[in-house]
Amino acid sequence: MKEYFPGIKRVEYAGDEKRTGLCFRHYQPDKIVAGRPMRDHLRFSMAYWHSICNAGRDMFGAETAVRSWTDTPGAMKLAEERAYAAFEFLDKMGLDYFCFHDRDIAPEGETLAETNKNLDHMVRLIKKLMADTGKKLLWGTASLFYHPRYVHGAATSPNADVFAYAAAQVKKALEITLELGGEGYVFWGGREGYETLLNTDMKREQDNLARFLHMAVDYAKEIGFTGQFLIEPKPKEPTKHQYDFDVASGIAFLKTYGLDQYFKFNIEANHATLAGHTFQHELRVARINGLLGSVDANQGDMLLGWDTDQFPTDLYTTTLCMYEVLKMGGFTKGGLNFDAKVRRASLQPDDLFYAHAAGMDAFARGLVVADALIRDGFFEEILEKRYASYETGIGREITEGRADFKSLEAYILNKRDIPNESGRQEYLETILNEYILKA
Ligand code: XUL
Ligand code: CO
Repeated sequence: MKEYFPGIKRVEYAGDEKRTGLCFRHYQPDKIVAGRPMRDHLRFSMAYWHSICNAGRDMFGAETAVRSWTDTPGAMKLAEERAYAAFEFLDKMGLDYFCFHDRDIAPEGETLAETNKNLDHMVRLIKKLMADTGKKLLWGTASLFYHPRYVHGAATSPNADVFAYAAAQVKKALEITLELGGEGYVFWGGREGYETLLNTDMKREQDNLARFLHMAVDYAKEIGFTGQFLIEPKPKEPTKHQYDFDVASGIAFLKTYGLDQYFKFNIEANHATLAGHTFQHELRVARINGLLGSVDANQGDMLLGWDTDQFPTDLYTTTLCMYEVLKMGGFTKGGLNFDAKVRRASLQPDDLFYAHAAGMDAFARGLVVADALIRDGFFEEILEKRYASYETGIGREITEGRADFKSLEAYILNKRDIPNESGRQEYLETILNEYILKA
């Protein structure tokens, strides 16, 4: 059998002594943490588009990545080679899941009918590779942003034929996600936004987007797709303003249009940065509203204003992410999808492995630290003390809805001193550092 990553062995946990080269330093798939094996908490997934399709092209330069399959002649043959390479990679990397866009796995034909035939062929092959390897599909999605037809958007396009095309494309993408046992289906509104309000009917565009999502919900019911629908917020890029700006505006949209019971959020770290939030902020807003579904695990660069999609290595963010995930009781249908790409200069095939190992270790460590924080009740104790005034006396009356402006005025009017306690941020950061270093 042809090897697509020759010379690279399956990545294993190295234990304490030998921690050089390509190995896991923290990720031990079967180790029990908080009552479950690490692999079941983390549910790591490969992003087909970055790891298999992308070969380092950027706005200024050609592909740089050395990959054994890139020169395959013929679009369908290339798609097949990519699929074999993908499953060899998943196996050697110890990743249990993958995610894809319809156009990542099969090329477009002249018509949608021809494109769908290409897809069917590739779905048959991928289904077989999944059965052979036990790898699973975390979520599927449709590329509604690459082709020139989507220049003005898909569901928010001013052109009704484009809306129809996008609907037919998502219909098919739902069918193949179901066929491959996908646990979720993602809507990232790549071009569902605007460049200028001078030519944009915002109300009509948002109404249309909601109509589109209702159609998806109805069709999923019809075909028996029970995977989780996910919105992936991003504030901008490629559009100037994207309607799913962040989790909070996503919740407002879903509630306005009666969609909130059908959708959760797929939260991407770098998208949070672009929205001017921390990753944990976005996770928290979703979690406290019962809408945290899945995660696109990556990181941005604080000095760059675009989506750099770097592999996540920052232990603060992985720890605080896993804290939010554990606090919601762990992933059910979601997971950690590495929507991340190696830097253009990291051009060797093994860089792809080192990159995933870096992300997997960072999240494994984050999981262990988050579990320790929760077992010790670190944050819980802080919050309990900080909000204790709402558990007795006047605070209890406020909490239980027994207070009003008049009763509160009567209570406070003649009080002289209202002492406050320190927030102790720097001390808390010190202790958090201790956990990250020692847990
Ligand atoms: C783009 C992005 C997408 C979605 C899937 O920024 O994150 O790759 O994750 O369409
Ligand atoms: Co993403």
